[in-house]
Amino acid sequence: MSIDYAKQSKFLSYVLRHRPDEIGILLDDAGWVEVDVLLKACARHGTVIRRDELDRIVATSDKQRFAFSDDRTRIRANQGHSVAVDLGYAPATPPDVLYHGTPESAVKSILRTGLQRRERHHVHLSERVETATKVGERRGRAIVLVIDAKRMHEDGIKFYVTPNRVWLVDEVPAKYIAVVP
Ligand code: HQG
Repeated sequence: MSIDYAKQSKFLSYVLRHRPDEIGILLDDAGWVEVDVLLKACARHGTVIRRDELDRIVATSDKQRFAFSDDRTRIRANQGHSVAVDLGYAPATPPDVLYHGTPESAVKSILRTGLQRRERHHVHLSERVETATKVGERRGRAIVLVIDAKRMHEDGIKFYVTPNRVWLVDEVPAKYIAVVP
């Protein structure tokens, strides 16, 4: 039987971002867990992942969802958490413009109240329209919002960037958002 890497990756996202408790593991303050502890806990809960399979998932994840510690004994999710973690990313200067893809149905509300982080720790913004479109399409027909990151940054709003160049902010007030015509 072939290995279902996508399924394994989804499961890892789930436990490393949202529900470590479901397989009985604890993440440290920065979201890290020992690889051995993680793999044993996954196996106990019916998802067997070998170390070489994990290496492959981390190396080939299209969105670099996971990172190993320098000594490769620990692992964490790079972004997308709902559990409380401090990822320790330093504030960074964003490009002048960033994008956010969202389903058509959400646009009205977003233009009224701004972009909120919802279940996640941050609002996620993309550098490329194509990426934002893909994100929005997960939930229907996508609309791409243009974010005036330059002005937000000038106004003192902090931006953080993940290893995969996803830009993270606490919120995007409506005045910085425009809809692509
Ligand atoms: C929307 C996936 C109404 C927001 C993706 C989004 C991305 C509002 C949804 C990453 C709103 C939250 C992040 C408001 C925000 N009114 N709707 N005021 N404010 N929203 O999944 O950005 O596969 O938490 O537009 O590919 O969609 O997990 O955020 O539609 O990179 O690695 O509320 O997650 O990556 O949804 O996706 P999400 P997102 P992974």
